[in-house]
Amino acid sequence: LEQGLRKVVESGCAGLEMRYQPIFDAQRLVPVGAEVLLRWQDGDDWVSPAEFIPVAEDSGMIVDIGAWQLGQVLQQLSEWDQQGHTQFYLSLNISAVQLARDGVAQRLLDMLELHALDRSRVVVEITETTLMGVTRQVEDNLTRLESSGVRLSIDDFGTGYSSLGYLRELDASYLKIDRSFVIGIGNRDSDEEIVLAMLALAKSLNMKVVAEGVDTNEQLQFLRQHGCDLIQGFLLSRPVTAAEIPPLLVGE
Ligand code: G
Ligand code: G
Ligand code: MN
Ligand code: NA
Repeated sequence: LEQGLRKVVESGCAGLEMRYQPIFDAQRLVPVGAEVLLRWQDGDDWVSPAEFIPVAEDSGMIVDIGAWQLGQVLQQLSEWDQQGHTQFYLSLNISAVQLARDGVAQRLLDMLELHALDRSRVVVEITETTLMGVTRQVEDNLTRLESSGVRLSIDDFGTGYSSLGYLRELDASYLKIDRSFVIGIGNRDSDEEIVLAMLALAKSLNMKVVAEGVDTNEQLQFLRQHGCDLIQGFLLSRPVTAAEIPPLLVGE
């Protein structure tokens, strides 16, 4: 896997593609943004990011992949912007390995400026795991982003170990409830109580909540009723290609 991935990176990331999973306003049920998800087509096979992202991280290749990806998605966002979708945002997964590099935040800010895109058009998703081993460099990058108007989102919330202290330090704008809790809505009281507690916590910290992996109408109704702000999941949309995004934004 690592050798194959190295060839991909050396060839300018041929074989890597982006998918975009729309994130919907919970009340209006229209897409307001999308999470960028990487896909790798290796010959005839699609390799799952759950497999190749850890390899890319451990080998450091995620740095080159991330730099390539940033160029691609900002170009894409700029095209949508020119088509009149001037509020639509992209939510990018950035791993600890990337954030541990000097100047990552500045590069993102420079690229936004190059494309004349407002800083509010990009959200950076970080996992609790990223935050656990936080170094000075990671912290500098995150502070730089946040103080410049690029919003931060805590991904997979509830599955890590350290969350609460960082919630206080970070000033993130979004909290993403991990799919494993959303799955329990409608069939596990404890999961419902945890989701309600997360919604209350986020509200008291002035954060918006994104529920991930919303698969059923029952989950959607529960989340809407209890004030969840944003919805992501197969019920409303799977990850789609870039070409499929504009038609979804018609009633935006
Ligand atoms: O899309 P899917 O659920 O298969 O993704 C699996 C995992 O890979 C998720 O945890 C997701 O955060 C991660 N992932 C997907 N795309 C990217 C990416 O572009 N960069 C990084 N760092 N992680 C990604
Ligand atoms: O870890 P992260 O949240 O970045 O990963 C998001 C992943 O979750 C994506 O790979 C996406 O394909 C997947 N996903 C998103 N919505 C759903 C859903 O409704 N059901 C399932 N099974 N997976 C989902
Ligand atoms: Mn994510
Ligand atoms: Na997640």
